[in-house]
Amino acid sequence: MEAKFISYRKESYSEIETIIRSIEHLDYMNKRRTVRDFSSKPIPKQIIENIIMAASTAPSGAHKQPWTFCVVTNPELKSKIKAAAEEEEYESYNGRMPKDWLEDLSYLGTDWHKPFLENAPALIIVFKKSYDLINGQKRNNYYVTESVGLACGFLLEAIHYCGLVALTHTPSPMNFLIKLLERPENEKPFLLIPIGYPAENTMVPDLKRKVENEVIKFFK
Ligand code: IYR
Repeated sequence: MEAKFISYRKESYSEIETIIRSIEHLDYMNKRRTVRDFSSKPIPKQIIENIIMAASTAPSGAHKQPWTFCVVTNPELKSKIKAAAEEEEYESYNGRMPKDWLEDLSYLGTDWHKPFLENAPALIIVFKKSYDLINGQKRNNYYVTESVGLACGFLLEAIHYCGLVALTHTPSPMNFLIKLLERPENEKPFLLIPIGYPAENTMVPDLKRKVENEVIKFFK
């Protein structure tokens, strides 16, 4: 395909305005927390569509956008997902996860029970497309994990921006989702993200984020 270029203009700001924006944005991002207790208040479909389309603006290898976002609001299907996820998680917490891992998680207070899979008004299950299937023909995708990871990051920011909360849940293994959601052979489950409004009096762990010199190395 021949490249076609169009002109692109990006709004920019004075240095002081840029500094202020960076501080405000950091402060805003620092307010995002993973939430495990959801109110059952539904989310209008339009909002879910818009946050997913914001996620789908993420950069991807060769602009293949190798992702599918499945949205589940149906209570029966949510219950099936919960039952299957809890079956796997029970095994994980009772033998599959090594002692160190369980110790690292203990301050989060997680266990094999996953009530949020029924309580959250919507579950977004993100699938990565290892390759595309176009009229039965396989077409390569590139940097699929990086691309889908970026899209999930964009999704979490969009959720936060709208005043909603989410949880990045990784039941393991996740293959039951392929069956329950009848996904084609080229799609693999990547993350399960319940979204909604926080329940009243939601508590979150008192965690601290790393400071500048722990995550940044400047080179002269
Ligand atoms: N998938 C399990 C365990 C779990 C693992 C990590 I790493 C976490 O940060 C949190 C939980 C679960 O969802 O409970």
